[in-house]
Amino acid sequence: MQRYYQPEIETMDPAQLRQLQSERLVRQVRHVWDNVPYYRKKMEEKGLTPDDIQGLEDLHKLPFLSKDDLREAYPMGLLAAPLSECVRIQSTSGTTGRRVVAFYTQHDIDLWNECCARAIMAAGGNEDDVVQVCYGYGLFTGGAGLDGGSHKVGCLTLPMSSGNTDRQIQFMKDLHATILCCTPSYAAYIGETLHEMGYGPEDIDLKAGIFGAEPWTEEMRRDIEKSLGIKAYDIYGLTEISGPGVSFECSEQTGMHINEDHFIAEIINPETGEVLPDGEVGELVFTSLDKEAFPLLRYRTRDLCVLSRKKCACGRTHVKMSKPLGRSDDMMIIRGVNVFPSQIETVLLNEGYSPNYRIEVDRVNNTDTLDIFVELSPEMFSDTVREVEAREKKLAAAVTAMLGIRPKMHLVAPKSIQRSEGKAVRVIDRRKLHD
Ligand code: DLL
Repeated sequence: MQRYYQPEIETMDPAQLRQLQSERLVRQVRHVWDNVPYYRKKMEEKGLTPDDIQGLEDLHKLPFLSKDDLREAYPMGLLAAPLSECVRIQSTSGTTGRRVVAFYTQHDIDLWNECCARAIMAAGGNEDDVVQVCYGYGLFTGGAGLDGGSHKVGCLTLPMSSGNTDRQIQFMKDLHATILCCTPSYAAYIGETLHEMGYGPEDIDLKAGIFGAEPWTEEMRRDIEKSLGIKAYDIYGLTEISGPGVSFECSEQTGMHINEDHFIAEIINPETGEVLPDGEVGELVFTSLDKEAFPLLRYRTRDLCVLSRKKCACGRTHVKMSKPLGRSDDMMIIRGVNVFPSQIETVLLNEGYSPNYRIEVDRVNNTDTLDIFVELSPEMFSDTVREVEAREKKLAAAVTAMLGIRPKMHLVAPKSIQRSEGKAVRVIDRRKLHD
């Protein structure tokens, strides 16, 4: 039977949901205007006052916020609640430039944890489950978000954080974990380690996984489901908007329901800022509706995706977003062709390789180069040099067919590509280092 964490909200009549969004938007805009001089100035520059925002139909009038605004306003320029009412911060994993610091009041944390609780129940969780959280704890939102959601549902929570994979498996077995929460790349690594330790899916009690924080393909989903004997669910979110649980997959697995009572989603043309109709690919933009400490209006995520309002068989009425097709800043232009790493992953997994790969892009004599390193499986490793060369040729042809440009393939020894315990770094673009 389908279970919801907050059925009255998750299955709310769409017209009623719009009405709720409208009322909350008006209040949220007023809150931001009253408390965030940085955003008030942006509104004034457009000649706007809160009176111009009477409901959802006026949303398009508001100015966008971008990551650059967040950097400029660092650390507290967008804070909308007195510091004395804030109880926590989280921060992005950005390695360059200023990090984004998000602030939370207790109300904001409750709201965020409820979003994660919805995700856990959509993945079949209930109070009898044992949830193993191996997202990182600390500044990253993954650990705290799923931990809080698991508490709300009433599950037994194993706050493992990431790393120490042998111990993860020991706890998974001994404490009969039923739901695993981590990045998809770490789930793949845990699956690999489980098998290396001589165990299989029959030796553990896992039934579901809630994986997100990085792009992953349907092929990778199949691989993880097989190696761990589970159903794997996607979960999406970003620090700026609260963390994991902004949207989550239900049993239908045809997109992630966005928690529309808390966030309005729009899709825009990333070049012009024009709002696009449902069904078109563009940049996802979020407006928070009931945040106290760190409310963002029309925040540009840089994630490219599609929205769908088709009726979902799970009964939830909230709009669904596709898996992000990439980030506008993830897309590489190689020899004039747009390339997303996920396209390469799809080919590699379809050709029977593991998701252990690295993509290296460089520029030599004014020409872009694309090198792809993929691990051989232990069985393939005993192949002759000629056989390996033939495999490289076949893979290069398959990637060329997908991308329209020819890569140089390097099949490398099993276990020679570093495993990820958090967000995997799969692309090294050396051209950026020369610039
Ligand atoms: O990654 C929050 C999160 C934690 C989501 C745990 C899911 C699970 P940030 O570190 O701020 O927050 O990174 C946000 O990660 O803009 C996307 O580009 C990417 N991302 C997040 N979830 C997914 C996903 C967390 N399911 C950025 N699929 C976002 C693809 C994702 N990309």
